[in-house]
Amino acid sequence: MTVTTVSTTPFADQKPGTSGLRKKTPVFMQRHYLENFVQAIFDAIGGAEGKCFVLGGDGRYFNDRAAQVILRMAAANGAARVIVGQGALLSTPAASHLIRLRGTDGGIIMSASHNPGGPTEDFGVKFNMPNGGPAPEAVTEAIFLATKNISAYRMLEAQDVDLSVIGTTQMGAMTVEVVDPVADYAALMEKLFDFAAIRALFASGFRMRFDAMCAITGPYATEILENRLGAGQRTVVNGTPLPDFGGMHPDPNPTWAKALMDEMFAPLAPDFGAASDGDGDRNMVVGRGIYVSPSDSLAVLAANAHLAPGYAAGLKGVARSMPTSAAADRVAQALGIEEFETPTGWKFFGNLLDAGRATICGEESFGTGSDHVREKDGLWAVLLWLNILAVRAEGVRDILEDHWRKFGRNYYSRHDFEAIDSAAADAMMDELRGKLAGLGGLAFNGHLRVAEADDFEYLDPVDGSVSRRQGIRILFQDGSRIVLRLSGTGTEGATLRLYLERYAPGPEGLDLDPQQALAPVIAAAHEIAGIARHTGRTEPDVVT
Ligand code: VG1
Ligand code: CO
Repeated sequence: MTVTTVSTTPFADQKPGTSGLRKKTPVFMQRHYLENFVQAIFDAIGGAEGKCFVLGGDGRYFNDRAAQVILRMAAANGAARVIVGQGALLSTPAASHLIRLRGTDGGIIMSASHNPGGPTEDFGVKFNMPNGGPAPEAVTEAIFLATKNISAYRMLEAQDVDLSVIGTTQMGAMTVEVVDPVADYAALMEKLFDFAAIRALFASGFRMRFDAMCAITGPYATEILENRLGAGQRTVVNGTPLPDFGGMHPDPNPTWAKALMDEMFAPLAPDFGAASDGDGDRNMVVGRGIYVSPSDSLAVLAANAHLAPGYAAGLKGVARSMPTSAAADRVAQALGIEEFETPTGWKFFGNLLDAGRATICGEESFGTGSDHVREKDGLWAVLLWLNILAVRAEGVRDILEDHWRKFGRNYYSRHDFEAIDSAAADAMMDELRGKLAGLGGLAFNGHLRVAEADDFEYLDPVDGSVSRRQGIRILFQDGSRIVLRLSGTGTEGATLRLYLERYAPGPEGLDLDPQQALAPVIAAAHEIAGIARHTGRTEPDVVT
């Protein structure tokens, strides 16, 4: 088989964002576009010669074609072996696990995660390191630099590999190993959690609904929840991955997983509900008639993780992204373990996990995970919740209310203003940055007085690297907080994320509606940032 060197010219827009490169699918399908980016990955990591990679994706439109292109390019670049999930499918956490389990040189994940999929929706590609985690900034910068200087890529002239059959084939000199995408991941979950206890819970009549949103977690959830744990049939709904996610927006939040929310708040609601995103790394957890905010979920999981066998020895530390509420910090303090505040994006947790300083990590964006892999992991969080529910023999509401009584409640919400004009969003953030130094001591919305304001900067305690401009924080004297940042995963205009938090120590005032509890903070945020003046928007598109 022949290796061709194809001449190409750079695309200017191949800078990876919060989690890999995401673009509209037609952009990715342009001649040379995917190829340039994949060659840039190989070039940035010192070539592919003799290396072994993992490859898989969330099954969205173009996943199957892109997999064949990436395989031909890996072979042309001299890779020794690529381990591919059957049908080119792998959830992000399963890919992370496989990279680690097989001691590979990393992996390529095809996904735009929680973004919709289809011919006119989104596609994405990201590279994960040999530790199983997303490439850190130094590597994504090197990839970006390579995309700007590219003049050629290497391509093997070969037929497609049949990825529907488990087993090993050759593509030129490279071995292609097609594996069951679920088996190794499910085995890992059996090691971490008390499957017998969860099985007994389901056997006792406990009912659950899991909405896979026509994305990658369907096969995983069906195998683990229904087949291995004995949850009733049809526990998993929307369980078949579809190229366009059945037209759903696979982002597990109360807006996009509305059907699940409606069911959980109906009179005959199941005991427990959960949903996951396109690539399986996010989770939303809902009790009967009660929604669990992701920041609270992180805190509850940290406080109760020792009830699961995999964490019985206790946690080394807890890490959260900066915009995530401080609820988890209170747990870390009570446990007497280290706590970390990192920029948004899972890549910043990798060093802490590798160094053994954090065991559980989380983000307010429905992401929770642990040192079992190097990605957030939706089903893992659901199984940890189930393990806790089984051991404590209490409902979600009891556990949450008990947690608030013990630690106080961090009222929390995120308001997203989507597809706003990029220039207007940048102007707003610039103006705000310019004002930060003078905000201290000023009062907004009548009585909220600013204690401190800054643009978050992170010093990685493990490798000493510094990441600047990671989000504007405004802290008020009463402990309330607002954070503003622009999304790094969108593909249309800009998305402003406004994060709002207010602490209530209790025992009074622990059961308010979060939007009401946060109303003064919300008003102050609009006043300080001039959101309407800059963007023309007064109301968010999505509230979580
Ligand atoms: C968003 C979330 C962030 C998450 C990232 C990737 O990023 O806010 O917490 O890590 O998505 O999640 P941004 O830059 O749009 O705010 V996933 O499940 O889309 O890989
Ligand atoms: Co995701």
